[in-house]
Amino acid sequence: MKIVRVQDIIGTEREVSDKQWTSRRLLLKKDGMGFSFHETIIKAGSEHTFWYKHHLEAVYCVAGNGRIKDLATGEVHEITDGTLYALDKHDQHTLYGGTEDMRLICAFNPPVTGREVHDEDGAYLPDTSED
Ligand code: 9YT
Repeated sequence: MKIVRVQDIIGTEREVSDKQWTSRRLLLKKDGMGFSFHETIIKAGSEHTFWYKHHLEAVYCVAGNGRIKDLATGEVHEITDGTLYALDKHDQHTLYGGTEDMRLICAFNPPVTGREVHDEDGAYLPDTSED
């Protein structure tokens, strides 16, 4: 059994951030669970376009608020505590931070390795490593 505490991840290589978002990777591919598990904070008022072409992602909001726009349909959905969105079609999307920072719990299948960078489309490239 593994016990992971987010406070132990803050400031380590499992925490990635820029001015507008922070993501803490509680579980990565190397943890051997078959998915990765993240806490992502989206800053109030910020905007992010992502397109996880090579991953499926489920995201559950536990605090704050914001919106998500499905870039295929133009539909916009409110996100508040208790809302989950599942990118079951590798949906290209824009996330908008709301009036308060939004705290999101995310799972990726296949798992993120921690070495990915967003490409020009906001995607992570597929994992080709063996570990
Ligand atoms: C909200 C969202 O898509 N979070 C994904 C995780 C984050 N991009 C990471 O850990 O790289």
